Amino acid sequence: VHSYTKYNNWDNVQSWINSVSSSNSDLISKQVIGNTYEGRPMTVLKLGKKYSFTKPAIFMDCGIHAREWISPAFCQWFVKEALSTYGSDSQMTSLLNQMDVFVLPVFNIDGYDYTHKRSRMWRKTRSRTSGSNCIGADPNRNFNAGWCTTGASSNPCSDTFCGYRPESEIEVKNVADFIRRNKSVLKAYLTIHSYSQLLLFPYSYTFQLAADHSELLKVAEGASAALRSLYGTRYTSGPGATTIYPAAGGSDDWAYDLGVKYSYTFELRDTGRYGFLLPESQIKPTCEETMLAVKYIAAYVQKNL
Ligand code: 0X9
Ligand code: ZN
Ligand code: ZN
Repeated sequence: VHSYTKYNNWDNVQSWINSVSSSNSDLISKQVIGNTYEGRPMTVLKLGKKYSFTKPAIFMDCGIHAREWISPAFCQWFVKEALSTYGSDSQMTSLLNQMDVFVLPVFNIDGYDYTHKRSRMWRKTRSRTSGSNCIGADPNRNFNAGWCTTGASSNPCSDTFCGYRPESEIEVKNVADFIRRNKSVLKAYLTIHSYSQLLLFPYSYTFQLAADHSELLKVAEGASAALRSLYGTRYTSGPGATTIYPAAGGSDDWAYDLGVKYSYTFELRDTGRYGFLLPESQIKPTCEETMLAVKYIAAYVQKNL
C-alpha cells in the first residue's frame, strides 16, 4: 500500500500514479512517454490549471539512479503538496495557474524495481547488450553533453558506464525526446538525486562557467537559504564540475545546452551518515525542506518569464 512517508516499491508507485491522476483530474493529467528496457511505462504527470492555451512549464524528474530512494519519495511528495495546497497556498496557486509542472516520478524504473527486489545498491539501468555480461549504463552519463569525455567509464561493468552511444538507454531517449518536443515551453529542468546536500548547476562536463553562471548561482543560493530556514539543513551550491566532480553526459548539462536555462541537480540528504539508506523517518522533513527550495526556484522562474 502507498504511503508518502515510506519508500514505495514500483508497483505501489504505479498504482499511486493511476489513482492520483484520476482523482484530481482538474489539476493533473498523465502521459506515457515510452517504455523502459524491461517494458514498464514511463508516465509523466502534468500539474497545472487547465487552459486552452499552452503554458510555460517546469520539468522535474526523480529516480535517475536506482538506489537514491529519497528522490522518488520527493516527487511523490511534490505532487501531493501541489494538489493539496492549490487554492490555499498563494504561491502554489499562482504557480499552477501560470505554469505547468511536468513530474516524472521514477526515471529509472527497472533499476528502482531491482533495488527493491534484488540488490539495494544498484545504480544503473538494466539494459543488456551482446559483447558484455555486465548489465546497465549510468543514465546520468548517457545524455549527449560532452558524452563520455570525463568522469564516466567506457567499461560496461562500471557503475558510471556511459553506454554504447549517447541516448543508448531507452529511458534517456524517452526523456530527451519529451524535453526536445516541449523545448519551447520548458523554462526550468530539475533533477533530484541523493545524497550530499548540494544544489548543482552546469557545467559538469567542463570547468568553463555557464553563460548564466552568476544568475544560476544567485538562484541556487536563494533556494538553499529557503531550504535551510526550516530545519537548518545546510546545502552547498555551485557548478557540478567544481562542487561535486567533473562528469560528462548528465541530464542537467544537456538540458542547459538545449536552451533550458534554469537547470539544477539536487543532491538531497544526508551528508553520509546514512547515505543512500536514509531512514524513512527523514522522508517528511527532507521533503518539506526541499519543497521550499523547489518553490523558490519556481517562483523565480515565474517572475522572470
Ligand atoms: O554523479 C552523478 O550523476 C550525480 N551524483 S550522484 O551521487 N547522485 O550520482 C551528480 C550529477 C551532477 N551533474 C552532472 N554530472 N552532469
Ligand atoms: Zn544520483
Ligand atoms: Zn507540507
